[in-house]
Amino acid sequence: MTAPGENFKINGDRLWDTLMEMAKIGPGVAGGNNRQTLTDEDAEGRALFQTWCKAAGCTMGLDTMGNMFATRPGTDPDALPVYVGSHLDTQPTGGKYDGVLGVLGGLELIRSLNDLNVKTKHPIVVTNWTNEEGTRFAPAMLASGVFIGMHTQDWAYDRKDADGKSFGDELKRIGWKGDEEVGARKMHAFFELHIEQGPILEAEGKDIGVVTHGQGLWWLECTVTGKDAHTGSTPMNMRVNAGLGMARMTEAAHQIAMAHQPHAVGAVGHCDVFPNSRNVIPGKVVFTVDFRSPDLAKLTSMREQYEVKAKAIADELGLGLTIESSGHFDPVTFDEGCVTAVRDAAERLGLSHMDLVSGAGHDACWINQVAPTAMVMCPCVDGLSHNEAEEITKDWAAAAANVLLHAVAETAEIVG
Ligand code: HGY
Ligand code: MN
Ligand code: MN
Repeated sequence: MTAPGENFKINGDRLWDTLMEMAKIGPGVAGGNNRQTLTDEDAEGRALFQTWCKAAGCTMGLDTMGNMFATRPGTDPDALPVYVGSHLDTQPTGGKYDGVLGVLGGLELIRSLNDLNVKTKHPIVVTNWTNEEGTRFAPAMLASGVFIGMHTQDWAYDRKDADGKSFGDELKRIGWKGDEEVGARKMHAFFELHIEQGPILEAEGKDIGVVTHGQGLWWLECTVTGKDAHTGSTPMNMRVNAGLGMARMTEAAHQIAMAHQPHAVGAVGHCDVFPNSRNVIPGKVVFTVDFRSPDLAKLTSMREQYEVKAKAIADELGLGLTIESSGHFDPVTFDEGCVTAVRDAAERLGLSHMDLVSGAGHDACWINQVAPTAMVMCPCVDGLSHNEAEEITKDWAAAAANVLLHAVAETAEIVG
């Protein structure tokens, strides 16, 4: 099977217009998006995506976790499909491209194959994975995790948001709970197009990231308990201050990550303080430590060291402490064949490229456990993401979507 020629390209203007159209749904307050999973805004974005897919001739599938599948038929209906996709849900102060570029880049791939009247042996399926972000309902990549059997559906349905609403109830409420058995679909391969969400590609002047590996992650949910008391009349030596414990444990997470350089990160991004009143010493705080590394030994060491250090801080301050995992996956090595298809596509298109380890987690990190998987990345302005100011250029989007088109078309086997 010959590789597609150089003029085998997507329509960059149409892709950009489609991104901007989706960005109108669930606008943020500063130019980005707030289209959190299973909200009415998410439902609206899903409906628009479905309309576009149907207009492109796709048949739609929906599983019991709300994962959406848009299928373009192949010439051999028995051939396992090649899947592409990512997620349409965003952070509360998210950008317009995180996840969305991968879903709509997949749609653009279908639209371009239609325009060019190119047929492939294997069907091609564009996927929107539910709740990749894990913000409203932890953990991240929840629905792709259920799809591969990492989590049970009952456990996922029971995940609660800050208001005590459950994933299962919200999925039903927005009307996007399907009948298809989650995980029943089998894949020939999976490719995810995503923005880098880091500074490396832009700093190196590269158009394309050929993602060979992904960092591993631990989310450690810490509950520190002390004693509510008056901030004015309680002597310093009588305080059991959960807020002070959190502050020292946050610093400890930073120091432990710094002690595992290079290639280790750690921070606290979420915290709830109770009763969260200006003149009450916090009697309880709940916060999440996010540790990551591409090196499994370092990832494990950070978690182990943190558990010891946090306990020592709690003992010193007379605080109660529980630590539970609210998200975890080991470092990922993507499929060599799929990675080569991405790299060859970038070469063929004359695009500058470099191998890259993904700093962020993605649905591809889970799907890699059940099908040959790889990722294509494009740069971000200043490496910024999970921020409403997240920005990419139209050219970066088009170049990366062209690499996706070539890699997927080659894997799906063009037949005319
Ligand atoms: O947390 C992550 O890495 C992803 O953005 N959900
Ligand atoms: Mn993402
Ligand atoms: Mn994200």
